[in-house]
Amino acid sequence: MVEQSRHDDILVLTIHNPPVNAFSPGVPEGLKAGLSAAAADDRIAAVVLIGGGRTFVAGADIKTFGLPREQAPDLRGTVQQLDAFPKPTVAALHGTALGGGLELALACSYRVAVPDARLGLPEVKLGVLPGAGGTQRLPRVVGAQKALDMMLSGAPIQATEAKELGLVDDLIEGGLLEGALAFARRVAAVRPLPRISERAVDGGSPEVFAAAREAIKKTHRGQLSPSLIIDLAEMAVNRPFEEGWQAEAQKFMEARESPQSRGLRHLFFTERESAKIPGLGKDTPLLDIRRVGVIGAGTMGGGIAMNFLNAGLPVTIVETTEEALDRGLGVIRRNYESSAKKGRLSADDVERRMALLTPSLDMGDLKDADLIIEAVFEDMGVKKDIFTRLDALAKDGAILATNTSTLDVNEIAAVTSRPEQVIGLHFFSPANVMKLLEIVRAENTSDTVLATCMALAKKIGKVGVVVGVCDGFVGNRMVHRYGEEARRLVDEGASPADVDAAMNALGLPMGPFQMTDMAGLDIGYAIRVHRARQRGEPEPDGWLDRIVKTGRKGQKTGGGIYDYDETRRPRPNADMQALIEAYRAEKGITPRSISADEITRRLTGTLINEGARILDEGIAQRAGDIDVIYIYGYGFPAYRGGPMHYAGEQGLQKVVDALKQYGHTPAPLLERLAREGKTFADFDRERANSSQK
Ligand code: T1G
Repeated sequence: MVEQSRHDDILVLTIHNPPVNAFSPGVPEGLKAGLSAAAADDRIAAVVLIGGGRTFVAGADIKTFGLPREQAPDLRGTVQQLDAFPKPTVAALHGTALGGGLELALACSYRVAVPDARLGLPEVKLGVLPGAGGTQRLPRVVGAQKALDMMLSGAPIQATEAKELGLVDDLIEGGLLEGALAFARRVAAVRPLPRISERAVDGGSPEVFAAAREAIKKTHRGQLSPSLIIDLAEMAVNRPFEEGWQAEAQKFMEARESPQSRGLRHLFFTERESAKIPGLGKDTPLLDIRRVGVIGAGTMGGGIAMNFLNAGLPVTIVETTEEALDRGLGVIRRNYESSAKKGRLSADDVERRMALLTPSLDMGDLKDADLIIEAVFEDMGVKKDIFTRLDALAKDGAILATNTSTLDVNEIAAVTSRPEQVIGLHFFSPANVMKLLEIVRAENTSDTVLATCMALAKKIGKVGVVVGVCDGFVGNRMVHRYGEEARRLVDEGASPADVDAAMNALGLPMGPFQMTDMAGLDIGYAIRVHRARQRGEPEPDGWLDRIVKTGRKGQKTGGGIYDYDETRRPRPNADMQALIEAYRAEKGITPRSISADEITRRLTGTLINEGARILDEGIAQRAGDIDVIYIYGYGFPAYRGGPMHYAGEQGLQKVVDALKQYGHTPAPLLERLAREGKTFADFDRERANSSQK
């Protein structure tokens, strides 16, 4: 775990705990032994701390958070030993020095780093806070404002910036160890030893903290750890180090035990699990994707193309008319130029990406593409025609993907002679922004095509989740039920604003009706009509369908359920409220007041219930996958861990009881788990164990 090696009068302690040198059990013991040996040996003048493999310490071992304090790796104790160490200590940083890793480095006398190393305190992303001195030392090095920015965003900075801030003492070009040894020899005799804990904080005015408290009301609405971080950073300014150090330990435990931290830690691991496809070995061969074709330059096609351009892959984009092509390219260019205006891209970046984009009116130009993604009108006939033509022109081995959001991928694959090459890649609008990618595994999709698309998802910065073929796959199937229950709540007496407010309070940025108005009421209406026809049912005629028939389609027509001013804030519309009241009267419904608690329980209950059915049918591999989908695709608050994790926090039996109370039939799997006192995490573990046998 921690290797000791002597280089003349310098002792090097190398931490070996792949893959990211997390501070796992064994690491503190090894460091303490090494430091004690160095302190006792007069021939040792200084100590260098360095990470083996690809990185320095990437933080505390998140897997140990659930352990009782006495069993958890003693990061604070190690930090204290470093802070009190009587000889110079030099942290040599490469890869990522994050969380507890940076806190170890901050307790050293000096820090040196290779220029592309990254340093950060991302604990807020796990619902906790730097718990080994970070809230007290970082402000003493970089000042209050920068420390708050780093700790509240959780975003790392590059070592070059850290050098400018004084967080790193020297940048090492060439060999890190050699550079660190040379640095250690230069400082071996320097006394007194520099200790960050003895410094004061620059720039910690009350206004800085007041502004931070105001900002987190929007950026971290409803979350606990950001306000604790601000309180601790303020203590670093106004109180002695020891007092802040002790307060940090107590606040860390408070945050660590919070449901929010459990939710965020669940998401951390389950998001990584979702990239692993059960039954597919790590040695599954991958296809080499060098050229991409996109059919359709509309909103979706253009956004999809941008993902590949951003990853440096050339894209040929095909439309049917010059006008549609020009419009599509114009949107892409404007998107890039808008990013450039915000400083996210340089002008050269924009041109480099646009240069990778080849417009075409001829699908024959896709004959050399390794991956072709169809993103045209959501009509089975149109898609079948396109795949028939692709089958005739695409090169052998090309992946043929559809971006359909609800249609049967097996039916599309069946028109080709190569169904093993056909897959669904369901991007979410705006496709160049939303991180979720539902990877739809059709009956005949080959393992290689599936594994290639999962690897490609990571390459283009998407969170890929494998789903099966059904109407709506996972996310849209769940949101369909959610929308039905939301409309039912309004039938019974809640106003659309009541429903949205309840879900906003749960942490969703948009409630169901705000979301419907943004997506366009006509979209949902067309799906409801399509489904009714498929089932041979009468045309839908609910209150929302009647709003659509008035011609109000949502934000895009200036108003739908709500009116919208120039700031796009939703405001109730009296005529729509009257339409709803008339509908209830016509249906003989006596409206009742409905509490936010009932709204929340019913809407989350329908999501959980549909998720349980999806799981039972094998459309999703894991409950965790459903959580990832619903957080990244539909705005479920990450700190609640997703609907299936949230069910466990509520208690599955309570979910079952609420479903029955409001006239729903609980899914058999949900009832079984509730009866057995289990959670969906237990289910995922059971399924993983059984698939390994
Ligand atoms: N603990 C345990 N496992 C970890 C881990 C960690 N800190 N970081 C990564 N892993 C696992 C991960 O689950 C995956 O496992 C494998 O390593 C590769 O990860 C007291 C309390 C470092 C940027 O939050 O941001 O310190 O799936 O796929 O894309 O103040 O991992 O292979 O089985 O993400 O190259 C603070 C979290 C902890 C950093 C590398 N530190 N990690 O990204 O690989 S809290 C963090 C990352 C703390 C102290 C507090 C990234 C990475 P598996 P990966 P990557």
